Amino acid sequence: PTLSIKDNIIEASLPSGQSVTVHLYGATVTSWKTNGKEQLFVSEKAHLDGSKPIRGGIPLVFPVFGPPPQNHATSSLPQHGFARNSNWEFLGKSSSEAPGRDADQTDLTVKLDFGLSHSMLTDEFREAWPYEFGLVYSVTLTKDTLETALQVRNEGKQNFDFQTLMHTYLNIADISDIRIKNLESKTYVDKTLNATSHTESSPALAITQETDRVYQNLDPAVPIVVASAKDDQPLFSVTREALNDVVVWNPWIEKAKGMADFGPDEAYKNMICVEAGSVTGWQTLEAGEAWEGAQSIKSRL
Ligand code: TA6
Repeated sequence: PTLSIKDNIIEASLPSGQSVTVHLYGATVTSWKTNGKEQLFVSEKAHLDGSKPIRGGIPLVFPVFGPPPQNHATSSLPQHGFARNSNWEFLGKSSSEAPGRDADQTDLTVKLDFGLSHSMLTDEFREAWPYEFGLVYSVTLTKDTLETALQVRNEGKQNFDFQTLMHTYLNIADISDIRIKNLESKTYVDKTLNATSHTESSPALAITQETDRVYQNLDPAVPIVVASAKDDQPLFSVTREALNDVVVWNPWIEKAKGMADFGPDEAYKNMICVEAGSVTGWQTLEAGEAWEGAQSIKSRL
């Protein structure tokens, strides 16, 4: 594996043609290529200078998902918390060679670790959420998967509650050609319908309008599959650990136009957000305890 560090951007690649790019700002994965093909969507108008969270890739949501609730420890944090708009540090790279069938066929993997702790936050964020936390975010690239795992540590003396989510923007050729599978009969909160609760009836969900749904308490071992409507082949498959909610989001036409950092306007056709998270209620982390959640995305292309 090769590694390059330049301008707070870390890039790693494998000899078999995979690569991943991570900005220290937000520990945001902004590129994942398999066979040289880009698997993630990043808006052409995304801010890459740290002036606002990156519109695309995999922004990391912590310690609150969405607009923070009133009268809560997170109330004065920005939407989706501070992790995606804080400067992280690169903790290092490790690569492993799992020998394949033949001695010389090694399956290479490369893991990049990033850290963020309370003392690294801006004064504004530190005062807004005064807990001694430590985050270690690992990005692991293999031949056909990208895994992102977050470890949350409570290094203080007070319990704290958190939500977390990996806000993955998947790159697709055309929104009309995909169907999202394994959501059938699951309960979801529909943010476009006043956050009312519904049950998914479709075995293969098509996206034909603004979609903003939090599917809740899904079996983490059952992959969420983004499949081609043409041949039902999986384009992406997302498996999870300890992240039992999945948000499906597409801004569609009006909302895409309404986001200054979303471009070009028609790009809503080229992305689907499938976001693995723990956002229903709160995880309570006791003093001295740690929690870990992860997603693994497999790409067919
Ligand atoms: O992905 C779900 C969501 O909460 C949507 O409601 C939308 O707000 C999206 O996140 C983007 O949020 P952002 O703060 O990145 O503009």
